[in-house]
Amino acid sequence: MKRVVCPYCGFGCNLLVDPVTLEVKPYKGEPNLGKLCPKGLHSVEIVKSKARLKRPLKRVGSSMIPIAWGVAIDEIASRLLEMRELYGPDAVAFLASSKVSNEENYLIQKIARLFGTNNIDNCARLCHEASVHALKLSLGTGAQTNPYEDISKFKSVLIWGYNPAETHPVLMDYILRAKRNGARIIAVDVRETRSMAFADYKLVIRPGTDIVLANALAHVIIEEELYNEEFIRSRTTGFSEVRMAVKKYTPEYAETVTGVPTEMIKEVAREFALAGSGAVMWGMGITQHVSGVENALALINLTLLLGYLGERGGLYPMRGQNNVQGAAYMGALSEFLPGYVPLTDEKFRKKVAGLWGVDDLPTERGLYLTELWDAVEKGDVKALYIVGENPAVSEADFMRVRRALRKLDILVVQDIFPTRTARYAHYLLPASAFCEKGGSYMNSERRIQWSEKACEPAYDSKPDWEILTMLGRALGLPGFNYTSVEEITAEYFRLFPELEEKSVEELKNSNGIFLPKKRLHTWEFATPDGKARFMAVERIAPWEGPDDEYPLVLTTVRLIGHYNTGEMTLRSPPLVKLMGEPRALISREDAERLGIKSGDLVEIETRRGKIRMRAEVENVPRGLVAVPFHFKANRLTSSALNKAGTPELKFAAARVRKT
Ligand SMILES: Nc1nc2c(c(=O)[nH]1)N[C@H]1C(S)=C(S)[C@@H](COP(=O)(O)OP(=O)(O)OC[C@H]3O[C@@H](n4cnc5c(=O)[nH]c(N)nc54)[C@H](O)[C@@H]3O)O[C@H]1N2
Ligand SMILES: Nc1nc2c(c(=O)[nH]1)N[C@H]1C(S)=C(S)[C@@H](COP(=O)(O)OP(=O)(O)OC[C@H]3O[C@@H](n4cnc5c(=O)[nH]c(N)nc54)[C@H](O)[C@@H]3O)O[C@H]1N2
Ligand code: SF4
Ligand SMILES: [Mo]
Repeated sequence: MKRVVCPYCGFGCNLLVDPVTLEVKPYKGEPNLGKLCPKGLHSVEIVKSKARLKRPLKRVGSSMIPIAWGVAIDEIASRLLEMRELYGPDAVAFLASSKVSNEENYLIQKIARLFGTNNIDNCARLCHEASVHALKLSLGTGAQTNPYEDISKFKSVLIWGYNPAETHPVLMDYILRAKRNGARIIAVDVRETRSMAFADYKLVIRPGTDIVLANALAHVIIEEELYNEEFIRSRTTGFSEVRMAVKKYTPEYAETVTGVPTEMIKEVAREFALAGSGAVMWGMGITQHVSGVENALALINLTLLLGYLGERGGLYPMRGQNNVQGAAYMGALSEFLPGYVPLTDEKFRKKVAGLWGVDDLPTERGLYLTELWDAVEKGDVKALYIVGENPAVSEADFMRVRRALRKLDILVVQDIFPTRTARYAHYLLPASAFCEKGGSYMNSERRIQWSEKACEPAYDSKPDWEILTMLGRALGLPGFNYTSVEEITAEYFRLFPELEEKSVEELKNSNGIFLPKKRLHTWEFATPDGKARFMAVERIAPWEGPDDEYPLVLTTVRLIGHYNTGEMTLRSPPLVKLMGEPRALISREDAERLGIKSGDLVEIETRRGKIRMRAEVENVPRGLVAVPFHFKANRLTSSALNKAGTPELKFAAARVRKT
């Protein structure tokens, strides 16, 4: 059996894949401890699918015709060089993929930067980038602080805007173990989720009011002197500003804004503070708002008040895609070099440049993925090279993205499937799927895991690293002579002091390596003075509130058997069968008012557009309509961005009618 990292979520389960039959079994060791969710179990359906991209294709008029690999790469390289010649390097942009290995992400950002641009980004921008910015501001590093194993030891678990029962199902075992060990489970969401089934406290709040609730919890903790004075004094700065700021967030006021009863706010604050240790876990309900960065800061403040870090707690911004954490560490973001190092850090930048055989690298921040489309409309960006992303479906208000994609002089899409985005491509390159290639991936707890090759690439596909090596060479960039994926692993190891002494063999023979280490901030924070910074935050209103015309609030959510834009799961017959037809959830009160019954076809409309879907009358609060994101939800969503460049995918004014 070959040990392979699951191609879906960032929890990072290992699958044991039989190279002959492709049968999948769960790995017994960490992190999944013998468990898999349905997506992992059926993951090889991707490999078997007849819909796979089979050979390189080139657009000629309105049709796509086969083209040889060598010719395709040479043509793409010469078109990109021509664009650089005519308009400068920033007229070209690259999108990396949270679905491909560390090595592959490392190569994409290396190509972009050697080509001369920091226009390199990935879907982390639509996801946890707000958490990264908040964590960097307050703690100095942007990632999850503790390993999963700690969750089971803590005496409280706060699950906020996050629904792991659907999105990281295997992690639920760790949370349930904590509960069996006596931990209090507190869950906050805008509706009663499946993750709330085992929660001691279920806090259903009005969408977009998270800061008010978090500040009210801080208010009670401070008023009742339940905070950790010693920790605050010795390890933090900025407490007095937060103390001042949360004064007006009384539980009574918070009740009027969030809908959570005053007494419940007080009780939860006390339970959480007196537990003595705690995990604070959050997801897209926090980040995908115009207040995303501030939402995350409000949760970090709560943690700092109680000193829930190191051995006593941890911050868990649970990462979404199987290698989104790795993509960030490899530098596939427009504002960071590898290891989240700022572009302005001259010493590190020169070190990277030296390793790559050049004097220096571009220092201006590149475009965020979410800024690209306007730049294309304005004519600033002419060419886009996309590896394993599907923005024509995943981006907010996708009609404007599709318009921009159509306008590009050159669009290259490198994927395993003919995606919705691929319809606009001038060149379509078939990549090999997860278990058809070897490489390393990093899960949410920052564990780098080796994924073995279990079978040969399907059809005429090639592993992404091979395609990128060919491209780098055709572009005339130095050092693109890799003949094995391990050579790339060894190269990126040299960028991190913690890995410098390690060999690729050690990684392969291990159960993963934590980068930079298992637990962060046990004694010191990564800020210049070594202290964590409290950051006072105030309530921020959503960009587009409901009104008479669009009286409901639309939010978008995930389902266990569907994945992101559906390109992978919708091609997996067992998952499609398991899930049935998707439904939009609306409350009993609204359904009654609108004359809607479960199973009725309804039209959901916002100022961007409308979609049709069957309705499910559920136990969701009045005024909310929750639509699964995996289909056409982004026909509706708002593209208003927060400070980290993430759109408000969780809040838009909407109306619903029976069709
Ligand atoms: N099955 C499955 N698993 C996945 C994925 C998938 O598509 N399918 N995708 C992966 C990826 S990329 C990611 S990023 C993760 C995401 O994992 P999650 O963050 O768990 O996913 P979501 O369902 O998008 O959002 C979480 C919750 O936010 C709530 N919410 C909406 N608005 C608000 C609000 O204003 N306040 C609060 N407190 N909550 C709100 C929603 O009701 C929802 O239950 O999942 C990963 N795992
Ligand atoms: N309304 C709404 N919109 C959202 C969200 C939401 O909650 N609500 N969530 C946002 C979030 S958190 C995220 S992460 C984004 C996700 O946005 P995307 O990353 O655009 O979506 P995916 O469907 O995960 O696309 C991954 C692509 O990678 C391809 N792929 C898989 N394996 C490989 C491989 O080995 N090589 C190559 N080359 N390609 C491969 C797949 O076929 C697929 O086309 O969506 C965002 N959009
Ligand atoms: S929990 Fe995530 S990593 Fe584990 S099998 Fe399911 S999708 Fe794969
Ligand atoms: Mo994500």
